[in-house]
Amino acid sequence: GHKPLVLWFTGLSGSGKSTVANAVEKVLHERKTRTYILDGDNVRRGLNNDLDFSESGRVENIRRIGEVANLMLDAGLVVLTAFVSPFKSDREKVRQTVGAENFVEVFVDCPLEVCEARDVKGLYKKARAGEIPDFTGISSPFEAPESPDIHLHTDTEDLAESVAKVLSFIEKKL
Ligand code: GGZ
Repeated sequence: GHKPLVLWFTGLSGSGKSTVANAVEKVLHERKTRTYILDGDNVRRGLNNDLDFSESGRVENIRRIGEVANLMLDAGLVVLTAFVSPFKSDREKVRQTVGAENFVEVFVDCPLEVCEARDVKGLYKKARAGEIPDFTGISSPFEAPESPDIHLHTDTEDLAESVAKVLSFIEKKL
């Protein structure tokens, strides 16, 4: 058995949140840990498809995700969330919602220039062209965590290193 936990990944678009979350999940599955990943693909397309990327849309996005993560915590899962979650106050509210002892903040730190150079989905180019309003890092703020539980540097660490950092932190908690 293992303790339930919320692993909250926060960072810019293209910083590697989903990549690291998926790689961590793979290892947890090998250890028979029950997990669920919440990300833009399964939340913004469904439950939150009424929300935009304005400040109020993001606040409500994160609030609902925090509540869903809390339900999953009740079900005994290790929940991994991969959302930009740019506002410090929203992340702090989630920490309160799920209980500080169950909440692990993972800062997926990658310089804007690197995320923009990768531009995996071409969104930065569109944002620079003014085709996407309120784009995080370009025309909307990202409030970096000041004291994250885990601080990843995905521009200088490889995936295996990032995964190892997450696992070594949560091993004490699981
Ligand atoms: C930021 C946006 C935006 C704007 C669409 N700003 O790299 P992606 O594509 O797959 O991840 C980004 C995702 C961000 O959604 P979140 O739910 O994580 O954001 S938040 O936590 O702030 O509510 C990006 C895409 O959606 N995307 N428009 N304007 N990212």
